Order: sequence, then structure tokens, then C-alpha cells
Amino acid sequence: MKKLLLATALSLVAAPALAQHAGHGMAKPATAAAAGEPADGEVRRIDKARGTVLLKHGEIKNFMGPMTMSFKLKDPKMADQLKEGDKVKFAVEQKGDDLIITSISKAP
Ligand SMILES: [Cu+2]
Repeated sequence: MKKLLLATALSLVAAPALAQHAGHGMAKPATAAAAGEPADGEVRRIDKARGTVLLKHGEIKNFMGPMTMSFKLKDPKMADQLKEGDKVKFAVEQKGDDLIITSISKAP
């Protein structure tokens, strides 16, 4: 009995961590259309080999709240104009399960 209770307690602790990332608004076609709106972000890491950037971003209207996450770049060359720590404006588009940055530029 004690073991069973422990297992239940553990799953209760683990669940919110998983739910957090699933709560991204992905796979919700109704919200995808709104994803074109520009949002503010800050470049945390650039992975040129994978063509991804880790951004700390503000709210993306009708799409997701502020968080730090990785996005795929539509064109890996877009990373050339960026460096870690840059404040940026960017727009995101949903393609299947991927969130793709269609445009990104340094914030004025
Ligand atoms: Cu996000």
C-alpha cells in the first residue's frame, strides 16, 4: 500500500512538467491563423547546424504566453544576422507540429 501511494505522488509531481510544454497551443488549427503576428524576443542560443534558435519570447497574441523555447528557422541563413543576447522582433508560422520563424530582425 505504501508503495502504491508513493507512485501516485510521483506521477502527480511529474505531470505538470509535461503538461507545461503540451500547453503550447500546438495542434490547435483555430489558433494557427493568429500566429503571423510579430512578437518580441531575445536570442538565447543559436544552433546553425540545426537551423534553430532558442528564444525567450513575450506573448504571441492568441497563440502562446511568454516563455523560453526553441524555434526552427524557415531559412537557416536567417541565423547569420543574429547573435546571442540580441533583442528581436519575429513572426511564427505553424507547419504541422513545427513552429517556424518566417521572419526575424533585430529590434530597434
Ligand atoms: Cu513559446
